[in-house]
Amino acid sequence: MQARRLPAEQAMLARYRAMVLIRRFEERVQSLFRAGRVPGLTHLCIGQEAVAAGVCSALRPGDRIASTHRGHGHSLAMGADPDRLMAEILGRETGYGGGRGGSMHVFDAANGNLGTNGIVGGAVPLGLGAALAARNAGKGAVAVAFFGDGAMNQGVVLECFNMAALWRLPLILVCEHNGYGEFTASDDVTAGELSARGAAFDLPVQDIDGMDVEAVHQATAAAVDSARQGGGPGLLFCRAWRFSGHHAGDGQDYKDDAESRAWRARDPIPRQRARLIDEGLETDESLTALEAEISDRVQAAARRALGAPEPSGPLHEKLFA
Ligand SMILES: Cc1ncc(C[n+]2csc(CCOP(=O)(O)OP(=O)(O)O)c2C)c(N)n1
Ligand SMILES: [Mg+2]
Repeated sequence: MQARRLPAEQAMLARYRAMVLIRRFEERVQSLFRAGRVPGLTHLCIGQEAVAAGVCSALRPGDRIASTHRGHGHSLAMGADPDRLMAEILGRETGYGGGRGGSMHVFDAANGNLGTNGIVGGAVPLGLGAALAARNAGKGAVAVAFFGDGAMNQGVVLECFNMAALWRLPLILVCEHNGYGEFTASDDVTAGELSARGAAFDLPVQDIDGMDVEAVHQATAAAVDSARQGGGPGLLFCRAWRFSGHHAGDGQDYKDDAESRAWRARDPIPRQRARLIDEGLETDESLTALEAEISDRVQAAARRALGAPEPSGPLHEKLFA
């Protein structure tokens, strides 16, 4: 699944594959939520797949990410097993946390994922710590902290900007700017321009089209290269749109229809599909076959998760036996 260390053409296809996997996975979670099969809430990243796929494909084994409440895409792009991820979301024992944590507590150390996180902005101090550990280890690893535009008004996030810049830590700060925090437009709660805040800390800022997976990838690769060589942190503003609601049960009547339509026309998946065909790397048939294979994989993950037992007994005995 991971698009790491591949020749350029294969990496473009791998990013397409990652985005389609995330989209199909999230659509399946949405339908399971509507059928009452998801305990608690879950936040889907439909529309924002290019950020997950573009950022994570610039990483290599040994790097770490810290994710958000909207973290299924980040997890899959880092190589999470769809079976275990689906099982965790559905509260089944075969999930990453034995079915006890759910959507916002997916921890996948083997793939460098320090976890999805229910605390808005919570990934930033976690990523900062991972970046400090990486710098101390001296092997050139980096850490990525994902957060939303809403998290930009959390004090701890700005404290971490300061420390990362001051100590020149290998931290890639990725703001997924989808214009909303829950049901409130970012503009209604934000003073000044968010991307301008990086300059106050001397953080190099890249303002990116977050609906274009190649643009996200290239910007991330540049920030990662610099961070690996001791150049310090970078701040990436990925301008994107969540097609799905804040959570899977949100009908989004607070959004402007025309604006939503305009963003949907920039869907990152057809865009990358057209690019692969236009550049002669793939054909309509080959991509249709790939999409069918991914759909089958997701259906199998849902089937296995639904067939798995619910948790029973103390968790620690099972996870740490
Ligand atoms: C510290 C904290 N405050 C408030 C919340 C409630 N909450 C959950 S998601 C969310 C909005 C986050 O918006 P943003 O960071 O833009 O991420 P997005 O949902 O748009 O991906 C809020 C306020 C929370 N989970 N944690
Ligand atoms: Mg947001």
